[in-house]
Amino acid sequence: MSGYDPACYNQSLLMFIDKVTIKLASGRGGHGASSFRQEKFIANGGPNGGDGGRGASVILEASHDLSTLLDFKFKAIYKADDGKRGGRSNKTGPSGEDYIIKVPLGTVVKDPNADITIGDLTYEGQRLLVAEGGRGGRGNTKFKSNKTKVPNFSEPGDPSIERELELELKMIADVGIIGFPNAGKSTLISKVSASKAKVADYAFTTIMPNLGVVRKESGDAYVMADIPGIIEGASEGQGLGHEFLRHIERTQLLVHMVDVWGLTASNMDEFQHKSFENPLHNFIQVNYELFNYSPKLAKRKQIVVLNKIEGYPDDELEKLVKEFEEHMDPDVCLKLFTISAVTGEGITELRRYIEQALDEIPKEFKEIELDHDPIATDHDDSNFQIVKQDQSDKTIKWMVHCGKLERHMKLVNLKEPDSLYHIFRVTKGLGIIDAIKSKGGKEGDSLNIDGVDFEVNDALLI
Ligand SMILES: Nc1nc2c(ncn2[C@@H]2O[C@H](COP(=O)(O)OP(=O)(O)OP(=O)(O)O)[C@@H](O)[C@H]2O)c(=O)[nH]1
Ligand SMILES: [Mg+2]
Repeated sequence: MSGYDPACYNQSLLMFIDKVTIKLASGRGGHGASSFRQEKFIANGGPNGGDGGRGASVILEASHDLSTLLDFKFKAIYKADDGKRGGRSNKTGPSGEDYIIKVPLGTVVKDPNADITIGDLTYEGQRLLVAEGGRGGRGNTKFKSNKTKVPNFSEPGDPSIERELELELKMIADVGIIGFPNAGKSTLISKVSASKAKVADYAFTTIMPNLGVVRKESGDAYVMADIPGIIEGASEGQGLGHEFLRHIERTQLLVHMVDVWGLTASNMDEFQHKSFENPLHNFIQVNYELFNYSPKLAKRKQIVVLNKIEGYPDDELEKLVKEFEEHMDPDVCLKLFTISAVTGEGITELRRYIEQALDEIPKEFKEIELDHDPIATDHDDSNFQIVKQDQSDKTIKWMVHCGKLERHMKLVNLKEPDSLYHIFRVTKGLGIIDAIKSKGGKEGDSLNIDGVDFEVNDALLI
């Protein structure tokens, strides 16, 4: 086995991605159709334009199949299908098929722009709607009325919702194993679970967290997480830093492993800190780094485990245990165990105690507080902006910018009075006319919507 190679570890680290930002967009609704019956022997048939189809939604789904967010590094934009336009003969346009994006269990979803946490996907198949597809627009059939016999216009589909999301993986584990590099964390998890965590005699063997399912004597199970070693200065980025501590934020309990021999890794020369040879110092240091990362996590209950005791002189061990017990915070440290992960000595007692502790400690740390997410279903683009332009003839041109109105403009034939009337009604309904009046708009002015000029007349101002 080769020693610690920083270049190699950096490369491997890149493969474990636990925080990404993605962009996504739901499908927009299909436009309603505007058409008329054209049947033999029937002149001027009535409207028969069908509604537009619904745009597809974007949905996140938790899945066991994924264990990192790596896939998201290679695909930045997720766009769901648009709904299709309505057809003749009142045919509704086809809807888009929802876009399901699979994420690993334990993915926390945030909207970085609105600064809200909107989801915490913790169980297989759990879904979160993050961008609803746009509703299809109504076809012209729906606009037939006593007043409008020949509606030669239809309704546009709702726009898509575009958003940016931050995905952060916080593994779901009941027990987290922490400690200095080479303390035997991975050895322990491989002993008590089926986890194939890599074990080797150099510091930073584990460069990404490992999860292992541990069977209780009762038959139930709990999940243990083995995270990369922490060293002095981890909070300032030393070693692998303390980035990975986020994976044990939701644990109920920590197992703090200490090598009774101090840091015994074959590549320990690379850490030119003599104090690493002192197990108690290492224990205090890890707790200090834990506190620097999160004072809340530093209060999490710990079981202290002195490892590699085979061959360690009994009287020395007794002294060491005493020394530890004097320094253990009684509010945090439940109990101290001495084990040998390699020979198995002390492991059964440790396992029993972990099970008992899990039953006794409330699971208060598991929940993540979620905010209400109004953005996922917000298709509203009816807000508008009006810019005043003085004309040479003393009239004013009012430049109107409004997404909703512009969508309507695309679906009308402005040569027809009914269509014109429809646009004026929509413009009024949006409050645009009132806004212009309040700014001093008068007869003779003009209104520019989506590049088309309309004259402002009395009828419009009423
Ligand atoms: N003698 C002895 N060696 C042990 C014991 N437990 C683990 N080791 C050895 O210690 C070395 C480090 O063990 P790991 O389980 O890889 O340690 P780790 O804490 O996961 O290390 P990092 O992943 O680097 O943080 C390996 O060579 C193990 O075989 C033990 O009880 N006794
Ligand atoms: Mg390890």
